[in-house]
Amino acid sequence: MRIGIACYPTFGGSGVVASELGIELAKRGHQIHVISYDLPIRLESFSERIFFHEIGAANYPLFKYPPFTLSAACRMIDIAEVYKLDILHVHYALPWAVCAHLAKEVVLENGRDLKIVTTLHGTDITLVGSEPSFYAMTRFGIRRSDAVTAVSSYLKQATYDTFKIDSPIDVIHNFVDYERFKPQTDHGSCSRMCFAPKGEKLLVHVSNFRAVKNIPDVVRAFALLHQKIPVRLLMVGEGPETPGARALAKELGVEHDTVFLGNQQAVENILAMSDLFILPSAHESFGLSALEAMSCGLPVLATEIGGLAEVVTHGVDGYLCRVGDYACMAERALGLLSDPEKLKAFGAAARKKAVERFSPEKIVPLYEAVYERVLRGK
Ligand code: GMT
Repeated sequence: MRIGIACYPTFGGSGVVASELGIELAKRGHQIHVISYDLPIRLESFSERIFFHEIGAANYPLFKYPPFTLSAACRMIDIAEVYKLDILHVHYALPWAVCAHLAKEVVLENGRDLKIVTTLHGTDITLVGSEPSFYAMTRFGIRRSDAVTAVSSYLKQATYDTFKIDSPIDVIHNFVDYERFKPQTDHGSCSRMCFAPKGEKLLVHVSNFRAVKNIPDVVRAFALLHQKIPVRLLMVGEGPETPGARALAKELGVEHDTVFLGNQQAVENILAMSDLFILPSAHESFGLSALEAMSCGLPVLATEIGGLAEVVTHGVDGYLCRVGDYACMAERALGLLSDPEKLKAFGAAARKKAVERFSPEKIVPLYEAVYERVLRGK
């Protein structure tokens, strides 16, 4: 198939899923056309079946606000016609599903029926899309898609509850490249020595440091844990909450053992040398970063909200605490990090689940089935 993929290119789950999906679909022989305003972060290596098409900014003196949505729709029309796309798969409802609808209408006038698949990722429903000024347009984009997928059962239900729509939604969980995200067998490795020179345990958090990630609770839980055992915190990613996290680490007296690493390409290396992952989010439709950590053999401490319970099994491969209960997270972390056998068993269960339930082999054919279904007109 010839598949267009539109997504945000920045550090964020939807762009990562879109890129990894493009890579996997290309491996299966499909021709992939990625449409975005920058090359997505996970697409930096060359593949002969993946083409990148940049959306340029419309510059005209009249435009105080350049109409990005129209630029994106125009690019979609262009790519759909030149490469004869069968499917346009957009990731994140706004603005992509609406751009895709516009493109579809124009392409239809020229005699082609471009099928639109929209994948809902989370904040496009729970925060941004449900915001009053965007609500009607988000609902319209979803309803006009030929197929809609959501990354968790939780998100599917949230979409029905919020938008009162009756169109079917397929649940297709996120997946992980478990050959890239894999446990590190040699725990005495050079990089681990750098971060834990005195044999400290390593707690790790990866996100885009937005408010929804509840970053202060990472630092608060770590500060409590730090009073009990030798431990260091690795903070991977960058965003609006970074300065506040640095200030809080200082205020709580743990700044020397909190390492801010910023955005990282090879996040799998940092995960693989760590012991435990923490994700205290206030909203999380799935938690791809948690899955990537699990694939590296790390148990996960997360909040019992959204789709996280579809990823983490409480008491088996991690623990779920109430949002805001950082003391619970610290206590669970202490229980795991001070019991090597338990830590190992939870880590092995996490890895097993990632490989068996969330592999590309299991998940990508579900997307292909959706594409085939819409092409058959069902
Ligand atoms: O988490 C973010 O802030 C980024 C966001 C996105 O759409 O870029 O991530 C969402 O999509 C991911 C991939 O499907 C999910 O794993 C995340 O749980 C989801 N984030 C939230 O729901 C907050």
